[in-house]
Amino acid sequence: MARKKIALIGAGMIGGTLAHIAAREELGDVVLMDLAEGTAKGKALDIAEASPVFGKDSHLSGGSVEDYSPIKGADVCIVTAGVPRKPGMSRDDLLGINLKVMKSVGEGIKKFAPNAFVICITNPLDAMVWALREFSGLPHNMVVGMAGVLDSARFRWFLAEEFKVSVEDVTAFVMGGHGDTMVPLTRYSTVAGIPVPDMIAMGWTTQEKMDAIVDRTRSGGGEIVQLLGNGSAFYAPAESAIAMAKSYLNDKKRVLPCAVHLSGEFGVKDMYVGVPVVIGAGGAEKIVEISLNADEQTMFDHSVDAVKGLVKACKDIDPSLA
Ligand code: A3D
Repeated sequence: MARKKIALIGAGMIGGTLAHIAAREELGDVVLMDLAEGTAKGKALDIAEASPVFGKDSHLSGGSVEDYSPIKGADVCIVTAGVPRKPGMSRDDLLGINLKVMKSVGEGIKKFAPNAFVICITNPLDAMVWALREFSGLPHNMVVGMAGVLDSARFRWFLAEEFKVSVEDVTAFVMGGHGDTMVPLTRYSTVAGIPVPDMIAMGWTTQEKMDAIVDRTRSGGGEIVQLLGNGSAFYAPAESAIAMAKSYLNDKKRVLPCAVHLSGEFGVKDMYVGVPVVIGAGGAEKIVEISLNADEQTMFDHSVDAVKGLVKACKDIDPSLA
C-alpha cells in the first residue's frame, strides 16, 4: 500500500513541529509549503536528516506556495499559514491578514487536493476555517478546525495538576469559539469517569479553585504568548492537530472537540463552532449534541455571537463570501 501523504501549509513554528511529529510517528510522506520556500525546504531537509537517527521512513520535501502542485493527492492538509499573535494582540486582530491567506490556500487545496481531510489551525480559528471551507469548496465534513483539542488539553493539564493525578485519567471538554468566550464544561470533565463537581463535593478541590482553572483555560493561549514574547504556542497545537489527523487516517472514530460546520445542531446554522464530534474515515462523521444547562447555554450563545461577528467581518472584507 502506498504511503499516506500529509501536506502542511505553513512551515512556521506549528508547521515545523507537525512535520517532526508526523515523521517520527511515520504517518506518511510530508510536504511542507510556505511563502518562505527556504524555510519549508530547510525544515524538511533537517527532519529528513534526523530520520536515520529516529529510525523511521518517510519522504520529506518543501516547496513554495507560488506553486501548489507538490500537495497533489494529499490525504490530509493541515493549514497554519498566516501570522500568529504578538503580545497585546487578540486572535481577532489577525483577521484581515489571514483571510487573504485562506483565499490562496483554499484555492490551492481545491485545485490539487480536493479529496483531502483539511484541518485549519490559523487564527481567528472559527472564522478562518469557515472561510477556508468557502474558498476551497470541499464538503463541509472534510474541513475542520483545531482548537477544542488544545483548549481541552490545557484544561486537562490544569485539572491533573490540581488533583495530583495522571493526565491520562483526566478528560475535559471545552466548547464554543476559540477565544476568550470559549466554554470549558466542568460538568462534562472527569477524573477516571468521576465528574469534577463530585470531586469538589468530596473535598478534592474547591469551587473557587475550579473557577480559577476555568479562567486560566480561557486565557491559556495568551499566557504562552506573554511568556514567549514572540509568537504563540506551537507544541500543544501541533500535538492536537496530529491527534485529529490520526483519528481520520486510522478511522479511529475518536470523539474530539473540533470546530465543525453546524447546520442546525445546537441551534446554530452555517457556522463553524467548537463542539464534540466523531472523527473517522468520513471526516467529521457525527456531532454529539450534548445537553447544556441554562448557564452553559448562555455562555455557548455568547461564544457563538462572537464567532458570528467574525464571520460578518470576513464577509465585509471579501464580498465574494457574502
Ligand atoms: P508562524 O511561525 O509565523 O508560521 C506561519 C507561517 O505561515 C510562516 O512561516 C509564514 O511564512 C507562512 N505564511 C504566511 N503567509 C502565507 C501564505 N500566503 N501561504 C503560505 N504560507 C504563508 O506561526 P505559527 O506556526 O506559530 O502559527 C500559525 C497560525 O496558527 C497563526 O495564525 C496562529 O495564530 C495560529 N494558532 C492557532 C492556535 C489554535 O488553537 C487555533 C494555536 C496556536 C496558533
